[in-house]
Amino acid sequence: MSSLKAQFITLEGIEGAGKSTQKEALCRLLDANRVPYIETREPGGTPYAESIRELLLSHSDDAPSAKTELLLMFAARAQHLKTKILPALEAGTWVICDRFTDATYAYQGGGRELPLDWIETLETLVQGAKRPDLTLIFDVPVALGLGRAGRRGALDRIESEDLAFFERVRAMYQQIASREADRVVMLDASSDVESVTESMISLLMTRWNLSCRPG
Ligand code: Z5A
Repeated sequence: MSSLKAQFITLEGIEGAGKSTQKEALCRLLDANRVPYIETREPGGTPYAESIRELLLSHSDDAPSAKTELLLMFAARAQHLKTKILPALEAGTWVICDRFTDATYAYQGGGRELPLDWIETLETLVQGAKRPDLTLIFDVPVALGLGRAGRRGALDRIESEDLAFFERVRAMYQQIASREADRVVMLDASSDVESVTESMISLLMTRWNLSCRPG
């Protein structure tokens, strides 16, 4: 196994990009290489933060304003980071997290068009200097992603936004990838599941110097 310190890995993308599908393949790679890890997600990941997720995603006559939504994302994150992510990393356990602060830049900054300096301020408040070691952004055209996600049935509050919203989300993810090339890798996720998995696994085996392919 690689002698790397425990890695904090986040997966990002618009709806239907295939994050959850590829997260399973990533976990199979870590299993094959006997890397200890936990899987988690945002918003959520702990009982308290999952209650905030419920507030954020459910439809309501009293829907949160964009500012409320932003603050709730960071409230959930503060709890998740303190009680789950940081303790795991300190114990030498890798953390695989479905979405993190890049999603806030993409959805609240891009989608909702909130000022990015508000997000930067909250990021520093909640995370200090902590950032993911690696972020994989799965990039797909909006129509393709929404088509995949839509096949699952009822849409939650944020999934119900219009096409222009998701175009802004995707554009913000692309900006993040070009600005932070050391931390962020953008993968073309528009081909079939097996091809996306193959590019991700090859990239990660090289990056982490792993020797075993998942079976
Ligand atoms: N949110 C936010 O606004 N701000 C924040 O700071 C954070 C989050 C942290 C919850 O996210 C919402 O919270 C999300 C952003 C917001 N809102 N929206 N909208 P989530 O991650 O829990 O939910 P999600 O983004 O809606 O996940 P998703 O739609 O499940 O996307 P996915 O994980 O990328 O896709 P998937 O489940 O792997 O695949 C979807 C379907 O496509 C499934 O049937 C697969 O079998 C199929 N699939 C996957 N890959 C392929 C390929 N390559 N080809 C064909 N079919 C595929």
